[in-house]
Amino acid sequence: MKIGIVCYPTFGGSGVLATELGKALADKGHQVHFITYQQPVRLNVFNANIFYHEVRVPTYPLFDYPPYELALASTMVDVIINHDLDLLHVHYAIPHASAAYMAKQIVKQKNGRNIPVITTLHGTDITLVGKDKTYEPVVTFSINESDAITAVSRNLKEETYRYFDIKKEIDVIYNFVDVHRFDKKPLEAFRQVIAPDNEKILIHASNFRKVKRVDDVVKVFAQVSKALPAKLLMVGDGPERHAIEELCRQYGVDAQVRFLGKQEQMEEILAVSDLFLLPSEYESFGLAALEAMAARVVVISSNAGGLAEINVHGSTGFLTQVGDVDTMSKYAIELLSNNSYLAEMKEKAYQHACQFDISKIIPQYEKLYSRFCRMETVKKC
Ligand code: GMT
Repeated sequence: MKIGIVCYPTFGGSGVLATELGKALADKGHQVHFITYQQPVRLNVFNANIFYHEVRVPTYPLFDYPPYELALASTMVDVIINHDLDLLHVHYAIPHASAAYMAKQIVKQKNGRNIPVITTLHGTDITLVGKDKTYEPVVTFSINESDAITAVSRNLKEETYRYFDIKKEIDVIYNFVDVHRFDKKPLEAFRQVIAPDNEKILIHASNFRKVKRVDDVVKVFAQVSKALPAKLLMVGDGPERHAIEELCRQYGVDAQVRFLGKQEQMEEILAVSDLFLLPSEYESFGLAALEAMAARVVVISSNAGGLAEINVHGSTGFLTQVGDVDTMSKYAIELLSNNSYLAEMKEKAYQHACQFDISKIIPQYEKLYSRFCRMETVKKC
């Protein structure tokens, strides 16, 4: 099939997922056209089946707000027509679903084709940004106008029905991880640099936004490091980063914490880590936690949103109420003080991550696509 993928090109989970999906589809012989404003960060391979179409937004002195959505819709029209796409798969509703609706109408008028649009909801497009009155009518409309809707967890599906008047069925297709890529042996030299005295290594990775509650990570780490020798790796960057660095100084743990910034080789960093902390206020899924589990890293997370659908309490890690820093710290200390317990849970985390392996999830998307193949473009598929 010829598939158009529209996503954010950044380090965020939705962009990562969409890019990995496109790469996997291309490996399976589909022709994949990425449409976005920058080369996606995980689009770091050459594959003859992958095309990248950059959306350019010309500036003009009149525009205080350059109309990205119009430029995106026009690029979609261009790619659909000139590359004869079979369907468009947009990731993150805002503004991708409404731009896709506009492109669909234009293509219909121009050459009579009804290009199928699949919208995958990722989380904040529903729970944080989408439900805001500023966007809600457009989000509701464009989700309802999609030919198929998927959500990355059962929780996100429920939240979508709760906040929006959605008339259609939402399919749950879980996020995935390439377990093979994350199943890496630790680089001893790297571990030596980070933890020369064999300290336990805790890790957090996010976009450092308020919803991630990164301050709870520091508070948990402060309790852990009083109980045992430990280091904390902070991966990613975002609005809270400076405040969090300051908090580390206030808690007197700054010497044990390393801020690594945005990183592409997460598998190398996770390979030396013992415990991943994700105390978020909300996660529709928590792709970063799944990647950690695939790298045999135990997860302590909040029980918000869809996190309980991937992190199994007492098996792959622990779940607590949002903000319950003391209980998170207690679990972390118990786990990190007992090497055989830690090894056992690491293995369980890995085994559970295998259930979300890319090989199990990609066919679910292909099956979904094939619904539209039969309906509209049977000859081309
Ligand atoms: O976590 C973020 O703020 C980034 C956001 C995104 O859209 O990139 O992540 C969302 O989508 C990911 C991929 O489906 C999920 O794993 C994250 O849980 C979800 N984030 C939230 O729901 C806060």
